[in-house]
Formats: sequence, structure tokens, C-alpha cells
Amino acid sequence: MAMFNPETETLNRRELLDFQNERLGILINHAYANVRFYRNKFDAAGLNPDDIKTLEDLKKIPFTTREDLVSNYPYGMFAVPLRDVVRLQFPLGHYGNPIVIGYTREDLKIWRELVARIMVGVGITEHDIIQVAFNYGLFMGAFRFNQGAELIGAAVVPASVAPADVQIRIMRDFKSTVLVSTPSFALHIIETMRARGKTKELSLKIGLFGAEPWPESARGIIEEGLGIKAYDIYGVTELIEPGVSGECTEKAGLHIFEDHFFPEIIDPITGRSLKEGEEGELVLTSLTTSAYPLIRYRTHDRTALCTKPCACGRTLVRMNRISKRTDRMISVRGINVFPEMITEVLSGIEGIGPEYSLEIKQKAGMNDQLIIRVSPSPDLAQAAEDTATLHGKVQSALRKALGLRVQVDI
Ligand code: DLL
Repeated sequence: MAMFNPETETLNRRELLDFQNERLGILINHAYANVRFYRNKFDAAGLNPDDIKTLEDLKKIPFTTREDLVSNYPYGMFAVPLRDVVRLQFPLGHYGNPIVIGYTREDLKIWRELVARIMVGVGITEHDIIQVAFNYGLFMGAFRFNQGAELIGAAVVPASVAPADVQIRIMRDFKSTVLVSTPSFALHIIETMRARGKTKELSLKIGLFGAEPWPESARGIIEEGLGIKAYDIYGVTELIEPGVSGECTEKAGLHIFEDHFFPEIIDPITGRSLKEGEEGELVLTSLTTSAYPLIRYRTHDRTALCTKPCACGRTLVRMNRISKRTDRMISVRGINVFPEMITEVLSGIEGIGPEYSLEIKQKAGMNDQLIIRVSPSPDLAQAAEDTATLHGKVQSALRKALGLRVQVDI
């Protein structure tokens, strides 16, 4: 099986553990010395960096949450001076609150390699033409795919958010062999191809899909519809987007790059650590990040881990594909939405009542459309014009805040 970094990807687990413990010591000292947030956290828990020698000790440290990142915005979580940061990225604000992630040159180098590992692991080579249909403006992942592809010498077509028929034309004319997108966009491409009666003219072989849950049934539809092998890739903006883990050609779980991330599974209610094979919330510690280290970061994604050797030869732990969250976040066409954001937007619009309802329409088991129903407040005149104006106002406010087109019913 092809591997980008076979030495690391096949380390025996004992060596891997030693390696992780060594990196953990460096990370803890780095975070304690340079991030006041962590120093305060350690001090409040009565911990000294020297108390954390092994991954087992790590469990003494309280979790880090997204709210922590928001309250330390903009630079409170940075562990290096800004002169060492070579990129600042701004993921779309959850709860309407911003966070900013910084990367050193070395951080970017690591992330680039991890995406390259996933690409090589699913059979992508320097002969491939990779069409990246993620939003380059808003989605940091798009850049990461670009850099990973360049590292292995493949050609990249940054097709970004071009509409489906333009994507199809590019695929056909450029003879793209790999499609990288959300699974829901892949589905939309298939539907567009079928509507135009053009199903047999592509050179695609492989698809890499992620950013939202997609069931096995959707994988079947995509593989059949595009004539490809479709693989899952997972990541979280705050850590590395994408590239925390990815499937290999065995499709038997996503390998987590444990030389850079230490995964734990916890009970989302009690915070207690769960055993291998038990499903719970994934918590990640970044072992090598310089600019933005995260210790025991709660992802809110539900999964289980398996360290049994994979038939591909990798020894890296595998996580189950993600289909559920432990919070109220909803992924719609790859865009994350928290109901709290909707409440906040609606509460700022005059003329609507305080209650609303939310319906999610699915297509092939993936969230396809968000329908938000609001009622005009009793004091709003019921003229048709007013309703139309209100409709436009609500729709554009939600679109701006969520970065997503939603259906609004008044
Ligand atoms: O979605 C990173 C990414 C980009 C992954 C491109 C794969 C491909 P965020 O926007 O921060 O980052 O959203 C992260 O999306 O916590 C999961 O809930 C969900 N998610 C990401 N990948 C998958 C996947 C990117 N393969 C959140 N399967 C995560 C299921 C996924 N859910």
C-alpha cells in the first residue's frame, strides 16, 4: 500500500507511544510558558508542567473548549509572537463570535504533509489532476488540499465554488482524475450531470470528501454516480482543517495521525475517559503545533477508536466515521450552524415574534436544506408587502450570519 511517510505511519505502537510522550512534554512546557490561559488553568488545577510526563498524566488537565478560544480572541491562545506567525485564518464565527488561528511556517509544513499522507493513502499520485471544489475564500481546508497536492506533485485545479455545470465542464476538459469536495456537492454534481444526460464523459477515479457527516448509502450513490472510489477525510478548523484523519483504501475507519494528535474518547456528560471501542466524544491534543497549541480540545464529534492493525499496514489508530455530535451543531452542506446563532440573528430583526421552528431536509442521508419558520409579530401590519420585505430581511440576515442559503417561511 502506498504511504507518504511509511516510517511514521507504520511505527510499532510502543515506539509511537514513546514518541507521543516525548512530544507531550515539549507541548506542555511550551503552552505553560507562553499561553497565559494554560498557565492559569494549570495553576488553578494545582498542576505543574513537570506533573505531566505521560499521556496518562494528561488526563489531569481540564478540557479546552471552543468558548475558551472565543473568550481569548484574538491572540490570547497564541504561543508564539506574531512575528513568527506566517498565516492568520479566520473560520466563520460560531455563535456569531470570532476566533482566529495562527500558523508558523513549521505548522503549515506539518499540515501540508498530513493532507499529502491522506492523498497518497487513497492512491493519489503525481499523475493526478485534483479538482478542489471547496470555497477558497471562506474555507481554510481548500488551501490545505492545494498544498498537500503540490507536495506530492499532483496538478491542482482550484475550481472553488464554481457552479456544478462549470465544475463538470472543467472536469471533462481538464480530465480531472480526483474530486475533492463536500459529499453533498458531489451529489449535486451527479444530479446536474444526469439532468444534462452527461454521465459517461469524465476521467474521475477518486474522490475525497468531508466536512459533514455522510452515510455509507451516500458513499454508494457517489461512487456509482461518478464511477469513483470515495474516501472520507476529517478535520476541525481549530486544529487543522482537514487532516486530523483520513481513510485509506481499506475504508475501515479513518487513521488519526497520532504523531501530531493525541486522541481520547470521553463520556460527553461526565468527562470520564472511555475505553477503546466505546463510543463517546473525541477529544484531541495537538502534539506538535507551535502557534496555536490545543490541549484536550473537545470536538463534540461522536466516534470510537480502534488500535487493531489495519490491512493497509498502518499502525495508526482508526476512528469510526462520524455521524453524530454531542452538541446542537448541525452541518448543512458542509457549513456548521448552531441554533444559538439563528436565535441571535432573529432576535435582532424587528417585526418577528420570539419563537421560530427549524426543519432540516435531508438528501441521501445528508443535511441538504434548513427551513426556518418565523411568525410576524402581532403589531406588524399583515399587508403582503410587509411580509415580503420581512422575508427578504430575515433571509439576507441569516445568509450573512451563517454563510448559508436557507429557506425562510414567514
Ligand atoms: O469541516 C474541516 C474539513 C474540511 C474536513 C474539508 C474535511 C474536509 P470545520 O468547518 O471546523 O472544519 O468543521 C468541523 O465538521 O467537528 C465535524 O462535526 C464535521 N466534519 C468534518 N469532517 C467530517 C467528516 C471542517 N469527514 C466539523 N465526517 C467537525 C463527519 C465531519 N463530519
